[in-house]
Amino acid sequence: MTKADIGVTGLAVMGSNLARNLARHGYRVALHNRTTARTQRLVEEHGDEGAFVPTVSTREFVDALARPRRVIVMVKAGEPTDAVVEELAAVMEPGDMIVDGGNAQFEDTRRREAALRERGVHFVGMGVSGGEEGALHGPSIMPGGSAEAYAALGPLLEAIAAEVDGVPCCTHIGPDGAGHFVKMVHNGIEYADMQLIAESYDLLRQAAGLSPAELADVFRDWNTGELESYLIEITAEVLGHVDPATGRPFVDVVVDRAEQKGTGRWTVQNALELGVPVTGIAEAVFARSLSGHAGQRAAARDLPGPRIAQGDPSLVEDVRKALYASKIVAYAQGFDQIAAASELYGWNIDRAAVATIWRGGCIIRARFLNRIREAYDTDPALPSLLLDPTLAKVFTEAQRSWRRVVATAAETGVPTPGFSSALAYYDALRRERLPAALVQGLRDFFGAHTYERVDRGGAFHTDWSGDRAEHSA
Ligand code: NBP
Repeated sequence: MTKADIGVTGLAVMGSNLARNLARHGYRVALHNRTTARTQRLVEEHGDEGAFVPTVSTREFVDALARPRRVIVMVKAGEPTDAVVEELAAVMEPGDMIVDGGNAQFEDTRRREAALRERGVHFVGMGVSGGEEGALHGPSIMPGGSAEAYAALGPLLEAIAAEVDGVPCCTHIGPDGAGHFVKMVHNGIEYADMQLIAESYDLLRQAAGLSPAELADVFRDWNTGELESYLIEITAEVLGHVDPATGRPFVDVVVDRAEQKGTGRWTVQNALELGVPVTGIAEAVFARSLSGHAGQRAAARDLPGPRIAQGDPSLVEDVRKALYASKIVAYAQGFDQIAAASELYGWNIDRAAVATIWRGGCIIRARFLNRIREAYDTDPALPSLLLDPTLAKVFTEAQRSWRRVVATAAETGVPTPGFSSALAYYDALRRERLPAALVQGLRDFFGAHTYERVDRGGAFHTDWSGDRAEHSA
């Protein structure tokens, strides 16, 4: 019997859709799932879409594959991934490839890759974005692992990925955990982007008095310009939707408590380790946490502050500009985090290539990623996206609006942690001197932590409790 080109194990929604996508592109796909019923269902419902080889045991699955074997694992991240990878590795041979397409922690991917490398088996941690629709019709794919493994996997993955201007949304990100790391930051940026969109909606509804239906039109209009993106597009859809049961705007019947699965939190935890200020992502994660503190929120309802006053519809254009500027800050911070990790782990990640493969298939796909790609193409060592001359023009154009939006939010009592922190980051970055000098003085005062001087080298300590003379430390 003809051997399969590739196998997929883990046939829940993501795995089955990836398997179908591969089969629709002419690949022969071996199928496996812990519970055989899923495998059978896939073949019964979609067997006519291409060449599938259903199997029951791991041994049968592995035997059905052409050498070197290529297997995509799409199971629940964490222990299930370890269990499945170990089961596969036990029957695989040197040169075979195990691809984890789940949402693994990149440190787990590094550990698994190192362990399997010792046994001669390639382990590829592969970020997949685009949800179930993307998996079926073309996701954005972020594979890590060795260049050798990518040479064997790349053609298949690029064939099933989304395409923008004829360029596949898939590239080899870098060794070991680089792919899952970039997927993690992608999700972090997705948090920040959604938070900024939510703040735009809130401000325009509360402080400019627009209804959800009117706001759906605003977002639809924004989606025809530089903000054009999947998230802006679906914001218009969600805001325009009316709840069939009550006739009220859908957004008003949804409990205002945002969930999270953890990738945003991971992004922030890692940024803290790396010392990269991803304030936009952090504010988005904390805003979701705060939304979930129902008891505290209910108890705090009578705290003093302005009652939201409806006002000025001219705010719409200001919010659009502030959203664009804040969004650039959030993306710039995410790309800084990628650069820092790339440096630390020796991944050599090409940020222009990352921007290129995020242009389609994934949740943060946006026209504006073309600008980011151009920025890093022009200067691969760009210290911050904010410094790209084309993107910097956005800040010139947004100045007055951005500040007006943050000031209006503060005056009217509409919380905008995303907008406010983006502007604070921008202002901090451009300051010649920061109050960190005072912080250093305080640290030296209470803890003799020493400080550096602006006029000569070395470390110094002032004898604060004695004669206040300065000594070289
Ligand atoms: P789930 O994350 O719900 O996982 C279900 C699959 O894992 C089933 O095939 C199940 O087998 C298998 N599984 C479990 Br649970 N424990 C197992 C074990 N100990 N041994 C073997 N198999 C086990 O599926 P999903 O939503 O399709 O997501 C798959 C992966 O893709 C996840 O890591 C997810 O984070 C990631 N991802 C999801 C999305 C999305 O939009 N859903 C997007 C991108 C990435 P069973 O049928 O026998 O129970």
